[in-house]
Amino acid sequence: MKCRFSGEEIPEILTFGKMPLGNGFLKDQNPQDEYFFKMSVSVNNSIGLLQLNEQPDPNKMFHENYAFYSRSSALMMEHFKDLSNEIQSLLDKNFSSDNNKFVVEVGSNDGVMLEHLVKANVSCLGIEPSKNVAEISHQYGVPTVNKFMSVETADQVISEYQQANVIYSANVFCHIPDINDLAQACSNLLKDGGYLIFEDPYLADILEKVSYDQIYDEHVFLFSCYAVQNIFIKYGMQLIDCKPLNTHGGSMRYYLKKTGKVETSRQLDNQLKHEESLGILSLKSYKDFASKCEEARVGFKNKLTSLKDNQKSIVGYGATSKSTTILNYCEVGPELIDFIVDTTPTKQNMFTPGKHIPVLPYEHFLPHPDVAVLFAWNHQKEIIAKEGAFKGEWMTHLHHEYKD
Ligand code: JHZ
Repeated sequence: MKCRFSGEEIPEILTFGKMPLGNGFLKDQNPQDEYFFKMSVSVNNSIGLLQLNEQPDPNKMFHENYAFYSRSSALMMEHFKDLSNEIQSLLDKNFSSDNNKFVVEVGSNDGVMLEHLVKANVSCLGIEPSKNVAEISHQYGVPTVNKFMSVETADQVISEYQQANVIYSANVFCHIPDINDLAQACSNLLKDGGYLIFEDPYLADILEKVSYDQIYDEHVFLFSCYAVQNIFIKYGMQLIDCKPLNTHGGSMRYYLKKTGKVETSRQLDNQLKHEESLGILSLKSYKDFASKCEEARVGFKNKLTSLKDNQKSIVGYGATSKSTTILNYCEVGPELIDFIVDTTPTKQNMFTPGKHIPVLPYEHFLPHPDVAVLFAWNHQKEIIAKEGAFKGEWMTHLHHEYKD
């Protein structure tokens, strides 16, 4: 396997076997032609960059029926509102004399963040390849280009609009396989002195929590601060700060500036030290992670099997993309989990990718099962608050208990 960033030969650390698309929900419980690929990951441990070896064609994953809507969590909606305020403060502080301020979001989904900038009269644009979610963003008045981000798209935006003061992106950069093209595109699109801010699931959290379910077809990369620093500096953007986030079970927000060398924050210096102490640059840490994933896989399946042997009813909560990895890697299907509830209309009355467990509207959670597997464990706070009447057992596939 060759590193998708550097082209160097890098070692494979874990294989998950045959995997369907994370969001490939099915109309039919016994489909004729379901798509599978061999899912395995390798690491460039010299910069702390975990990556998929094989990734399905992006057009198979992001299209007019894309199943994930950013507005499906109330707390995430708050998160994006806060972020829009942060961007406005940054514009006021750093570009007060610029009369043509412009913000671009890469992978703007249903416009959940940009909607606030539109309301505040900040000139902005979303770039979003999945047509169905892009169309929703139009309903919120968010100008959106229905395209994948690339050097070509950046050139088009510059010629039809202008360069950006800020480029923002949430849970998108880790989806884009040609990281060199992406970094070049951002560099071209940014004005000198402009900021690139993006957030993604954080590799250090994944190693610490053994949250292997962050690995699925869409997540071609899992980044560390070291990786982001090394990748983007090559394209003239310096990592100057970072902010650990609780979202998606542990994410990192990266702040980069298109500029000559500037000082880095103490937070970033400390985070880099933390990564080093965690072994993010050592191959052994990834080998240990792989063994823990195997242990977690066996433990999860055994626990479900023994619950079922004891006549317990088990349902899942949240038909997440992450659950596709869990269910297929651990070989868990409808023989163990009766159904999974989810609030997303386009997932309801469908079947989960690969294992074909029915997905039902979340009202079916009642009457209560004995055990609920919280696949949306990253939304634990919101869900447990909502399901206060549930007196059965919550569990997750994670190695140890997780607190949101
Ligand atoms: P959630 C998606 O991953 C896909 P997923 C993508 N690749 C990515 O990177 C992240 O998002 C950002 C449901 N739910 O957020 C809604 C309830 O039913 O963990 C969703 O289907 N009730 C772009 O899919 C799912 O759970 C609730 O109360 O792993 C949550 O999916 C809540 C809060 C959610 O992302």
